[in-house]
Amino acid sequence: MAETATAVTERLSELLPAPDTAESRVIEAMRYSALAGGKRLRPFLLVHSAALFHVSPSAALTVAAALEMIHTYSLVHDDLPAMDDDDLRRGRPTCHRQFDEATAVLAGDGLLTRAFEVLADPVAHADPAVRCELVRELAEAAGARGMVGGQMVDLMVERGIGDLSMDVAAITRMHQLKTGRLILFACLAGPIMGKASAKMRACLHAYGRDLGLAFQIADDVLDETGSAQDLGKTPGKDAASGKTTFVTLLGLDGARDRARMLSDQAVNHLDVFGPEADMLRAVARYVVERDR
Ligand code: GRG
Repeated sequence: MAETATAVTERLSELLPAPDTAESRVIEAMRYSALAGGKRLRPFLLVHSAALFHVSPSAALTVAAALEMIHTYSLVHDDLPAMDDDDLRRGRPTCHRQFDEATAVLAGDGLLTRAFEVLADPVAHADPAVRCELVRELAEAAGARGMVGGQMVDLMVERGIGDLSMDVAAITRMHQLKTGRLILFACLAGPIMGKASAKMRACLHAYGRDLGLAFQIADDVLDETGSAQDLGKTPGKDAASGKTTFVTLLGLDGARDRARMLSDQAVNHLDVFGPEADMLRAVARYVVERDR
């Protein structure tokens, strides 16, 4: 993961050059958040699922960087006072604390739009039909039928808008949209770029779906146990807020069991692949055993 993280950070730096112009402040803010680190889980999934289909590693890294721009924008906006109002992210002051609120809104907007500009460029893929499919898939994953929609439901629940009640099915759907859809895109971009068969795509789809949910449940467990070592998080914030999480619904052991079960299930979907999918098998275990 460290190797992919370094490579994607370098690619992000190349794709977000800092100009010496009046508007450079917004690009500085985009670079501040995008180059700050993080686990780079989504790029790892994308690069390794693309490798299964012999996609050019450089093209996969470019698409992974575009996806990480979207992920970073979502974190920058999620941290704003109007949303989660967080002071720390990835061990550093959040974008709006380091710069200011308006700049953080613009930095998120800049990252969101730059991601699609990158995907539409021939460096992402030589075939325009593939580029078009990547753009469409990522737009759906990130938009109101995906991450943005999940964030809306999360905010409605937190603020008592619409009187939504959260049982396991409802919280599962919310997280499948909010965090699951970008993780799913990470697993589908490789087969799209490699023009894989419908059967292979379906296997990675099922893997990505189960892995995304396992990741979120593990996140709830980490928040509850306060063992998140990433200084960028505020451990226990969700647990302390009285928010419904997988842990409040299933209990700590129940949530841990559910995450492990989903991770095993994700690995089972990779049975059609040989040892070349071992990195994806290993990351499924990491997702539920990580400490940050
Ligand atoms: C503002 C449109 C909009 C969406 C925000 C994903 C999201 C939607 C907000 C993040 C809230 C959050 C902290 C959710 C918990 C799970 C999660 C996505 C954590 C952050 O992802 P990691 O752990 O972060 O992959 P790093 O820093 O490692 O990239």
